Amino acid sequence: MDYEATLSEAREKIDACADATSLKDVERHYLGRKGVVAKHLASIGALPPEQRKAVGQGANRLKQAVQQLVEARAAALDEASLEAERSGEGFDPSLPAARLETGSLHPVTLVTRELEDLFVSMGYTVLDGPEVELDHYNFEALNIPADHPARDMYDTFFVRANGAASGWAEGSRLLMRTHTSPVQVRAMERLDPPFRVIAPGRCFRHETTDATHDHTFYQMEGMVVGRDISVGHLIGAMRTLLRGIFGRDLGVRLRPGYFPFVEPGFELDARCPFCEDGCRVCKQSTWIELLPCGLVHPNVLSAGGIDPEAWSGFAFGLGLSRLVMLRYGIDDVRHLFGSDLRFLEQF
Ligand code: FA5
Repeated sequence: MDYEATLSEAREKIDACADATSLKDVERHYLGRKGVVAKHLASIGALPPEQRKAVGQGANRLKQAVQQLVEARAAALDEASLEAERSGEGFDPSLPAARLETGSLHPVTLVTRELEDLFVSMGYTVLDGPEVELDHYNFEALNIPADHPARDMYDTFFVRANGAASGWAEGSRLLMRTHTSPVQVRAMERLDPPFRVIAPGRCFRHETTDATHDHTFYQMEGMVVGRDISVGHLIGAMRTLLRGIFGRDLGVRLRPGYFPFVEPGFELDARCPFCEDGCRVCKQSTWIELLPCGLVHPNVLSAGGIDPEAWSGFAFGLGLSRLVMLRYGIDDVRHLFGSDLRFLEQF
C-alpha cells in the first residue's frame, strides 16, 4: 500500500464532504468492516513474514489518521450548520428558549408525606398493602364473615383471577380493597407486638359518585398494639394528629360508631378549624367528621395471631381524600382523580 497516496486521497474525499451523511459514507469506505483498512489488515496473513510488520503498522497509521480527519471534519460541519442557523433568515435571538414543563407533587402526595413524617416522629412505621386483596384480609379476618350484614356498607368491586398466570392460588376470592383496614391484619402477621403502624393507600368502592364520594379514594389506616391500650391513648394520638395537620389544638369528640373490627367503635369529630360558630365546611355544626376508630376487636387480634388476653390496641381509618379537601379548600373529591392540569397546577 502506498500509505501517503491513500491518505492524501482520503483527505481530499473528506474535505469534499458537505454534510454528515456523505462524511459517514467516506468513513465507512475507509474504516468500515469491509473498508480499505480492513482489507489491508486481512491481507497480512498471505504476505511473506518480513513484510507483515510494515503493512500492519501502515494500516494502523492510516486508520488513526483517517479517524482524526473525519472527526475534525464532523466538528467543522457542526459548527458551520450552527453558524448558518444563527445567521439564517427568520432567526430571532431575542426569543425566549422553549419552556420546559415541570410537574409538581399531587396534593394527596403532599398531605400523605406530611402525615408520614408526623407519625414516624411518633414512632410509627409506614406500611403498604396490596390494592387487589383477598376476601380474607378485607373482610373475614376483620370479623366480617361472608353472611355478615356489615358487608353491605362496602359496595365492592370483585375481581376474577386470570388463571395460574395471575399468581393467585386457584379459587382465591379477590376484590379491590374497600378500605385500608386489611393492612391491620397483614401488619399483625408480620410484626411482633408491641408495634405502631400507619398504612396510607388507595381504596375502591362501587359508589355513585358525588362531591364527597369517588369510586377511588385514599385512606390512611393506623394501628397500635401494646399492653393495656385504652381509648385515652387513642384520643391522645388523634389530638397530636390534628395539631400536626392544622397547626393548633382542636377539640375532639367521640360518637358511637359501628365497625365489626373494633369494640368499642367511634366516629371521631374535630372542632371546625375554619370557624367559631358554623360555616359551609362544617355545615353550620362547628364539628367536622374526621375519622372512624376504636379499640381492636379481640377476634381481629386472634385472626392476626396475637393473644387478645395479653395484648390490646386501637385502630383508626382516616379519610385521606377528605382531609386533603379540607386542607386545601377543594370542593369536589373528583378533582383529585380528574387529571385536569388547571387543577393540578395550583399545587
Ligand atoms: C372504614 O373504611 C373503616 N375501615 C374505618 C375504620 C378503620 C374504622 C379502623 C375503625 C377502625 P368508612 O367506610 O367510614 O370506614 O370510611 C372511612 C373514611 O373513608 C370515611 O370517613 C370517608 O372520609 C372516607 N371515604 C369512604 N368512602 C369514600 C368515598 N367513596 N370517597 C371518598 N372518601 C371516602
